[in-house]
Amino acid sequence: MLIKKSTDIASSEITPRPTYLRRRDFLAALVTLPTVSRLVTTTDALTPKAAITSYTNFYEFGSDKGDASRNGGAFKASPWSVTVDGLCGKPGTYALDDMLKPHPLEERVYRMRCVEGWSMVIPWVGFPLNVLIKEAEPLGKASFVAFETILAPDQMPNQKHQILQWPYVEGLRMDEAMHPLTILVVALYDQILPNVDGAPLRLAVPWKYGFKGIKSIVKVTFTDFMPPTTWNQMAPNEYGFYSNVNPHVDHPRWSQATERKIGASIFSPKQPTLMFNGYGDQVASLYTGMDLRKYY
Ligand SMILES: Nc1nc2c(c(=O)[nH]1)N[C@H]1C(S)=C(S)[C@@H](COP(=O)(O)O)O[C@H]1N2
Ligand SMILES: [Mo]
Repeated sequence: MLIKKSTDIASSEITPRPTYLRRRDFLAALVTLPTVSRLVTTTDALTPKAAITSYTNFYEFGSDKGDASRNGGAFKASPWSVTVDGLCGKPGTYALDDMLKPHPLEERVYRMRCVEGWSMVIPWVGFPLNVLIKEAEPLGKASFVAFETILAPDQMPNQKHQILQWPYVEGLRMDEAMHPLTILVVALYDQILPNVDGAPLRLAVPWKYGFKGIKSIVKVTFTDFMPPTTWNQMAPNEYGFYSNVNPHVDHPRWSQATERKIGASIFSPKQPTLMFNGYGDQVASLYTGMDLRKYY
């Protein structure tokens, strides 16, 4: 795996950004925001934007891959606020614009792997979750971070049906949440995060199956217990809390050994799935001594 860090771009190439960051319409300004730094973690070709913004799982809008792009257009992702609470020194509810102000954005080209056997390579734009965590000053006993998607049945038609337990919830162990690869995303390619991909704020954890990447986040809670997660509640024998990409542990109903690249030719062969989705060098040490068959 190739890690190319271009924080060594000549500083003269970087337009000063504070003016953008203080603007109330920060997100609107993103389109013209220069890339502050770029972390490319794969040599694989980018998935076309059209595929990323049409083929997706967002059950609040329907269980078909095209439902979110069909039904998500009118969703109101602005104004938006996020509540940070639980075991931390600085709980509060923050307007998203204010929350983003002090954070330089980074482009992160990540491989993403859905538990259903498809994958994409996505140029996310966001900032490390650990930036937000540090600002919240979690207490020593906070060992997990829980996330919650907005509950808005008037805007999200499937929340009127008990297909899943709403709101969608997810969680990470504190060390996973603090890991520099774990990011909060506000844009992709050169545009503000589209509704279908979890506007205006979603998580991306590239060594885990896609469902850990909770969309349209309204709440971040520090806990001293392993928080419930939507897919684990739904089918505990199929989806565990950790959900690390692992070609050696099959889903009870199908193999996880290979994946199909969305956006590639339908004739291209499936490719082998990599342990931790190829991020093992960076994250394997988080799981030293754990039986990953038991803690799937
Ligand atoms: N709130 C919410 N977040 C969600 C989902 C969802 O149904 N609801 N689906 C998950 C699944 S299964 C996947 S694969 C990714 C897909 O989104 P992406 O293609 O934008 O990464 O979103 C995840 N986040
Ligand atoms: Mo998924």
